Amino acid sequence: FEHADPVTITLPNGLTYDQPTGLFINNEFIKSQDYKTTKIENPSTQEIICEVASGTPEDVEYAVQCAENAFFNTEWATQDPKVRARYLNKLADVIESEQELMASIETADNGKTLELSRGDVSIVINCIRDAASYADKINGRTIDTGDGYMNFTMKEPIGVCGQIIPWNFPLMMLAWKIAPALAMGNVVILKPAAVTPLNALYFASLCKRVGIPAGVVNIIPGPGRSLGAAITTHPKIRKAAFTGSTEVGKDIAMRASESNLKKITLELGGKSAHMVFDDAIIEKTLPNLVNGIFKNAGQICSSGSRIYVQEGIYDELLAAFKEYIDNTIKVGDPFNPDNFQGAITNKEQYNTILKYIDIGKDEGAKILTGGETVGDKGYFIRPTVFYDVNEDMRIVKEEVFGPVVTISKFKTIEEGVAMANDSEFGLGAGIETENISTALRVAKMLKAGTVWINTYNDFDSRVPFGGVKQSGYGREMGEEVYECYTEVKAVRIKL
Ligand code: TXE
Repeated sequence: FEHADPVTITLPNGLTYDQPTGLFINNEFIKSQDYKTTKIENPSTQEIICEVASGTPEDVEYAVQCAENAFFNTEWATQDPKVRARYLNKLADVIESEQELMASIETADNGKTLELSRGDVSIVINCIRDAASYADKINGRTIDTGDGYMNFTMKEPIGVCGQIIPWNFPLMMLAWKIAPALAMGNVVILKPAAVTPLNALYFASLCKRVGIPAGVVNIIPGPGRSLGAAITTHPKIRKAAFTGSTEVGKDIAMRASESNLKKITLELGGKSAHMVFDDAIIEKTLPNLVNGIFKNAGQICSSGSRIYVQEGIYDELLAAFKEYIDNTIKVGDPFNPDNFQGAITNKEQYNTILKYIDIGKDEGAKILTGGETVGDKGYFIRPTVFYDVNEDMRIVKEEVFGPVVTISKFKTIEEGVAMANDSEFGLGAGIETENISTALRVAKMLKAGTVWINTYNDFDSRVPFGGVKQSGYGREMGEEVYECYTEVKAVRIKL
């Protein structure tokens, strides 16, 4: 295998660093077996940052051999879990010491604002430290079945885990997946999205720096169809975890069951409802609505992309929302702290969002604000609000994955909840109210994996996250994620 040399990059804010460019397998950065590379574009400037190796199914094969070797022939999985915790804590410490650089890499690669990237890196650090603290605390139990027997269970790692992540949170999705897997003693092969591999490879160099043994973490950037499928169909990969579109999630579920019945967790698309009740305080609600749909330029799976407003507050809220957006949301260069919203991460997604804006107009929805692109360089779209929509419109039904939101009116709690629940998705949901009974009653009625009350898109690594219905299954973060990375072994002893 040929080594791939790093390239020195100067980021738009002047920070200079060495960017690894190879596939990270067995603690080496190597060229892909067919020597193909992908050009990585900065979506704010459309300039090429660098080229990185693009993996092939043969590279996955090699990575699986190295990962299996680490799992079966070293003490990684069987040692005192405190040792794994120590590696994870060291990793969190070096990420913390490089927080500004990693945030800057994220902003150049993904287009999100530097402030948001800094927040992502903080969540990453917390997530890894949480995983370290759980490493030696996920245990089995004893079960009383009466005299004559003793029963207990053990939690064991699954083995080689394939992890496939999207481009909207390149570093955060990686940490949500890798940290709990390693804490439980698994080994991983992770595929970042083809368009946003830079931080994943930089993270790989930090894994090596803190001494995580060879073969435990393998990172292979490349295309979804060939490389992703090589992971989901591989007979020696025992678990696949995926975040991305519902369509690809279904493909993964099918291939996983056809190949070797590998276990899967899927965190898929959404069309989450954010409800505003008559008694909500408008000044408190506006920033929550904005965070709900315009944070990360709307490219969040749990985005509150359908807003439902009770009729008593509807007109007032619409006027205030428009004024708030027009006065406070600046769109542009993500390194400029004045801007709230950066670039859409790639050209394909930019075109998809613009197509949905046209669909909304053609369907007869009215535009409260936005609907246009910004500037002549980079993929920038103004926050766009449609109102007077009907619930059958495609912009109300389908995930746009961009800064586009619809507003609908409801009368009673029951009617509002029925509208909110009328979706094939069920990832997030939001409630804005000052009435504790309304808040808790509606929280029980909404079909979603997460319900936020008087806040939105607000994550903490101790709180589980995941979907119901076609938003997927399994959970990330919280204590629940560890169930997704362990097997239960029961031992029954006749005395
Ligand atoms: O996602 P994909 P795309 C939604 C959003 C967006 C749409 C398309 O609506 O407009 O998906 O985006 C890899 N086997 N979300 O096409 O394809 C791919 O390389 C295995 C929602 O970028 O789902 C990447 O690493 N892997 C979302 C990852 O899957 C495959 C986040 C996600 O890409 C594969 C992103 C295959 N057959 C998009 N095909 C969320 N809910 O967070 C692709 N991949």
